[in-house]
Order: sequence, then C-alpha cells, then structure tokens
Amino acid sequence: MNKKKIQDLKYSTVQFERALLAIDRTTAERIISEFKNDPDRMQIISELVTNALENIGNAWEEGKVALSQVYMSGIICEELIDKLFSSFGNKQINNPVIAIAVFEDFHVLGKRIIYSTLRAGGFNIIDLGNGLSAETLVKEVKEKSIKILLLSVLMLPSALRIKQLNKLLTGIDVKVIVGGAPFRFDDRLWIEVGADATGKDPSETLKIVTKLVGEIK
Ligand code: B12
Repeated sequence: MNKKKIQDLKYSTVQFERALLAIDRTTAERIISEFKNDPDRMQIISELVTNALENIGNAWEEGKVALSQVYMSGIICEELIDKLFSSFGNKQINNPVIAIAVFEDFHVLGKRIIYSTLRAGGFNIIDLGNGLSAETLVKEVKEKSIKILLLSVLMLPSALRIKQLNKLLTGIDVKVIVGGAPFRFDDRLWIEVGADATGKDPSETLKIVTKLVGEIK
C-alpha cells in the first residue's frame, strides 16, 4: 500500500469508528464502499473493520463505550462484510479439503473475512460454523477428511485450549492454521499451542494456504 492509501485508510478508520459508535449504518456503508473498486479492496476493508473494532473494544475495556455499542458495531460490520464480500468474484479450484470454524466462541467477523478472501482467491472451503468444541472439530476432521483446518479464536482461554485440540488430532493427517486477536497480540502463541501456522490478516492467510496446498498436492 502506498503512503496516500495508508493516510486515506487512517482517516477513514476514524470516520468509520464514529459511524459505528453512532449506529449510523448509512455512513458506515458509504465509507467502506469507497474502497470497493480498489485492487486491494479485501485487504483495505478488512484492515478498516479490524482496526475500528479493535479501537472500540479498547474503549469498552476503558469504560468509555457501552457493550451495546460494541454489539451493534459488530452487527453492522457483519452486515456490511456479508453484502460487500459476497459480491466479489470467486472461481473455485479443486483443492485438498479445507475447512474453517470459530473455535468455542461467537466472534464471527474474522472467520467471515478469511472465508471470503480464500474463496475469492479460488479455494473451495467448507464453513463449519461458530462455537465449535474440540470434540466436534475432531469428528468433523475425520468425517470430512479435512486436510487444512483454519480456526478463528477471539478469546484467550479458547486460544490456549487449542493445545488440547491438537493433542486430540495427533496421528490425523491435518494441518491446523490459527488466527484471531490473541494470535495477533502474541506472535509466539501459535507455536505454544502447537498449531502449524498462523496468519495476521487475509493476505498473509491466503499466502499460507496457497503454500500448504502446493505442499499437500
Ligand atoms: C465485536 C466484538 C464483540 C461482538 C461480536 C460481534 C460479532 N458478530 O462477531 C460482541 C459484542 C457480540 C462480543 C461479545 C463478547 N466479547 Co467481544 N469483542 C469484540 C471486539 C471489539 C472486536 C472483534 C472483531 O470482530 N474484530 C474484527 C475482526 C475482523 O478481527 P479479528 O477477528 O481479529 O480478525 C482478523 C485477524 O485476527 C485475522 N483472523 C481472524 N480469524 C482468523 C482465522 C485464521 C485461521 C487466520 C489465519 C486469521 C484470522 O483476520 C481477520 C482480518 O484481518 C474484540 C476486541 C478485539 N481487540 O478484537 C472484543 C473481544 C474479543 N471480546 C471480548 C469479550 C470478553 C467478549 C464477551 C465475553 C463480553 C461479555 N462480557 O459478554 C462476549 C463473548 C461472546 C462469545 N461467547 O463469543 C474480549 C476477549 C478478551 C480475552 N482476553 O479473551 C475482547 C478482546 C475485548 C476486550 N478487549 O476485552 N464481542
């Protein structure tokens, strides 16, 4: 991204955050839509959403905004991501079975962005849903012969429990890629929990999946 784009993005993030906190869907949509024809649109939009929600999450921790504002901000972003990302083209290829899920919690946005980015990148990917337990995931991996399992995790206790999940997956031929706020904040956590890889954002995740698919084929 060039300097001008980074500056535009910073300005838009502040405006977007204000619109979310005011529960002003129309303005939020207008701001995000300004980037819809940009060649880097998925990266830009996801950075915008991630940064704005992170600031809102911090403001909530400091007692400056109400949980209802965090909740409504999440809902608006979910609607906008669904609307915009589903209109971006996708041409599927035959790849080893790839699946994505939110492990234990119900923070759905990161998974939605990663899912759409990978599909737009040409990968066929199964969405297993949200709030899945380790036992359910092991069952799904076996039943669907999943070779790459992407897990989105937003709560730190859940992130730490990936270690147990990985123990249950021992002996099964599956690569586990983890992501979400706890892994963005601590860049060694993925190693600690025994995952095969992590990705900070959609473009990094696309590169990791492309490389893994190449190795598996
Ligand atoms: C929005 C939000 C909510 C919304 C969720 C709305 C929704 N529809 O998803 C609501 C209000 C419902 C909510 C509820 C709760 N929340 Co909340 N929430 C957030 C907030 C502010 C933003 C999360 C988000 O959507 N970010 C935007 C997305 C796009 O970012 P992302 O998930 O990080 O994804 C990016 C990357 O990480 C990566 N990525 C994501 N997934 C994956 C997966 C793979 C495989 C890869 C490679 C990459 C990758 O790509 C994405 C795009 O770049 C965070 C703050 C934060 N700093 O994250 C708190 C936060 C996660 N919540 C928190 C808490 C505590 C809760 C509640 C327990 C609050 C309560 N007391 O009820 C509940 C629990 C709900 C549950 N059981 O799941 C805490 C977690 C603390 C902790 N240490 O565990 C946080 C960190 C807030 C805080 N600072 O305390 N929350």
